[in-house]
Amino acid sequence: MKGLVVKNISNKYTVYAYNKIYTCVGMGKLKTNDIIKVGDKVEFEKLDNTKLTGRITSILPRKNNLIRPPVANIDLLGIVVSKSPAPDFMLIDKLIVFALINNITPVLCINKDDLNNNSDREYILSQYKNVVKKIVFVSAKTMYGIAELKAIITNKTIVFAGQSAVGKSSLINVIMEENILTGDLSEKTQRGKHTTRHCQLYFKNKIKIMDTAGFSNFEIDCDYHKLALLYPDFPVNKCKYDMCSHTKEEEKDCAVKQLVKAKKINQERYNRYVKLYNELKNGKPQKINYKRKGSK
Ligand SMILES: Nc1nc2c(ncn2[C@@H]2O[C@H](COP(=O)(O)OP(=O)(O)O)[C@@H](O)[C@H]2O)c(=O)[nH]1
Ligand SMILES: [Mg+2]
Ligand SMILES: [Zn+2]
Repeated sequence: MKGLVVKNISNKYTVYAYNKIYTCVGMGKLKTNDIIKVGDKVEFEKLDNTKLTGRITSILPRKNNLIRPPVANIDLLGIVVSKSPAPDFMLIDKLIVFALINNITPVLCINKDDLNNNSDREYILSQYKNVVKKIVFVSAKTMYGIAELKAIITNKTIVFAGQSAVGKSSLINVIMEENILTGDLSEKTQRGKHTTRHCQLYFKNKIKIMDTAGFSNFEIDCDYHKLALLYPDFPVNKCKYDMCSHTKEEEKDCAVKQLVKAKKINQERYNRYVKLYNELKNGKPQKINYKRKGSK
């Protein structure tokens, strides 16, 4: 039978298949590639005809396979930002790079729109309107934009990331139309338990949301030469030199720098590119740490 892994606690896998929930064990002999992850589509066999138990026999081909957080088959990365706490633009840039490296579509979710005025909106758009195709202004408080966000997520699997207190949990709650992440346990499903410790996939009405604290510590695994390719607002192969880094004074006829000058590429966004380029080049470990509420 085919099923979807929605939870993994100590190698006991919760597998959803044909409206039933099975508790499964893994495949036995394990190679590194065989680590079963939340989000995996798997083939499993029933162990008992009367109980909902099974053994996973294989992992079906993946769209992507993340190490940290350890999840698979993510379609969308919901990058949540707000006016308060103020956006960490470098973190947003890094999350976009992380998404693109992993074949994930970034969705910029500008939450707490009830606090924004027009210049707040214009400012964040000036940074990302040519970078991220899907940008939504939302408010978990007033429900503004939630229908639009739900339409984007329908038939997809999304994982939310962003600074602490921007409203990730609040957004998940309003999208799922119930309190699943505030410790308000529903006895029947036990949802809401341990949400900061393990990954869990919630699904309802064709929307799948991966809840994971794993983004408090993610890594960008990218060769600095290739960083610019992960900047959708930068032109490709338009500079005089093939190996142009778009960062140095002596690089004449750099198409990127010309576009910055012409205000076609945002100056601050470009400055952050130079900073990240140099960090990667100098081999600074690209472990990005940020605290999420409730994490240590
Ligand atoms: N004004 C306003 N506050 C919000 C909104 N969404 C969340 N909050 C508040 O922001 C705080 C942090 O929210 P939470 O969901 O815990 O953030 P998380 O740490 O990213 O999961 C809480 O006090 C929420 O009530 C919103 O759309 N507007
Ligand atoms: Mg939270
Ligand atoms: Zn260049």
